[in-house]
Amino acid sequence: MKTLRFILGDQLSHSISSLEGVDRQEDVVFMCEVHDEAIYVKHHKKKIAFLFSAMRHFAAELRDKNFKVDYLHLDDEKSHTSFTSALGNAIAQHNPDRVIVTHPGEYRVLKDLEAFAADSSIPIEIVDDTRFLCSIDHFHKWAEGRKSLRMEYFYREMRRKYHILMDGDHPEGGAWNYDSENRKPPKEDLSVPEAEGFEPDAITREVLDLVANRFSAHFGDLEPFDLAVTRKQALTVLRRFISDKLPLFGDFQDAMVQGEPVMFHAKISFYLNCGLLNPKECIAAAEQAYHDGQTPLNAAEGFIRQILGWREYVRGVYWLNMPDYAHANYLEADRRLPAFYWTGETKLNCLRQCVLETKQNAYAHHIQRLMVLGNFALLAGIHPDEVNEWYLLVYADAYEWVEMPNVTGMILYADGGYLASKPYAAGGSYINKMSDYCSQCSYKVTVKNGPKACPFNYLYWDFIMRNREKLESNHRVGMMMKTLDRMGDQKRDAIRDDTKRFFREIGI
Ligand code: DLZ
Repeated sequence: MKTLRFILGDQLSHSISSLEGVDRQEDVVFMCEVHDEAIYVKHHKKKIAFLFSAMRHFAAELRDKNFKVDYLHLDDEKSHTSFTSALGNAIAQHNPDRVIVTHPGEYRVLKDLEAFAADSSIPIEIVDDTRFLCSIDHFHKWAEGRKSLRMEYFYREMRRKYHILMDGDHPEGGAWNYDSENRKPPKEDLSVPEAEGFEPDAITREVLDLVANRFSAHFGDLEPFDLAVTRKQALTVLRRFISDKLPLFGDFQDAMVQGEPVMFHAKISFYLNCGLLNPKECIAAAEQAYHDGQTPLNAAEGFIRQILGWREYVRGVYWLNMPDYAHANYLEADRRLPAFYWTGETKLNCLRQCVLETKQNAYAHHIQRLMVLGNFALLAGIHPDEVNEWYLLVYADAYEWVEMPNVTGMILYADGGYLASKPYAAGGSYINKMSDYCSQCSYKVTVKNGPKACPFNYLYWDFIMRNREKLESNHRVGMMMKTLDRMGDQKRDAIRDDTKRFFREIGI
């Protein structure tokens, strides 16, 4: 049976389920660069270049393995604007008996493919994405009957199921989670190992020219470009992380240092999320490093939890709750995203650094995303649509299945506590403790009110006052309510006035 095997841009794995049972003589692998995918949100230039280059390299590797590959370049004469029009044309051209595609990562693509399949004269089979360790069905069963979900319980089940960091039936070291050891502030003399970078080859150079010509109006710096674009390069990044950075990854997971955009993070999410790396091999590498005595348990466990726990959990939450999740706005946030999220032009040094690094690298590490950029959006009450769009387009590892639960659930508490147990709201002192940003800021983090005060300080309390009714029932915010009640009217008025003035100044 002649099969057209359709591979999407985030499915660049040689073991992808759509290639199972492939007949290299007869079947055709189809891949396409399409304009709509680059512009449905105006992705960061570096993200488009990264993905197109990785797709082209992947297609070349398949050809080397004697697969028949039909690859549509964006600048081909016969190029198509959407997946479904490109697929329709490929079916007409190759005349297959059926199409197989691995379950896409985004709801809108799934719906398009299902609509296409309903009208198609040949079967369009959408098969499970077996790269994930928890299937969509299994997650549904796990979540059934639970009112709110907690990652920690899901993670424990995954540890048991895959026997990762287990000592018989017990967690290695006696605890499931070593996060309390993973919150060290940065030290003065912290030396961060250099990140791995790769010189662009001819394929990447061609893509860089294409992106420079076609997407010049998109956000972000295209060059310098030194990302891994092949599995081999991505494996080098993983190996270097395990040997050089993992031992301190746990300790300094939440630390931020000006001029150190990656710190001790792996920066492998780009490669994991497009398929160049497989979650199982990343988990196995960290577990092995622990068993070999090369890395401490708090680091190995923290890293594994991100992949085996959090990553699988957010995917489950996404598919369980779409399409409704896209409209969640529990706190009724309605402000526009401030212009400085695009320009970096703000007097708040922490936000300036995080935006500028995002612009340069299409990357920021998780605590920059959550506790600086995200915390500000939460406190200021920015509409979830605006925040979701920004995160989806600026980060090269962002696809909606991973971006939306992180933004809507974790960052904005827009699902009312379904995914996370509390809003991740913090004043300036948290940022000051975990970074060196405040010492180089125009505002004073120790001042609570007035034009010199760090805006995070009064925005925090204004957020608590504004959302009091909606947050009161959350026992993890209870302490804050008591502190608020002890403040006098004068203090509360000063907080409200400072907030209004600040919003006016930044035009939101
Ligand atoms: C992000 C992206 C971009 C910019 N371009 C393409 C493309 O031209 N072709 C493609 O197959 N995939 C692209 N992607 C990734 C897709 O958006 C991603 O595969 C879907 O959102 C998953 O549902």
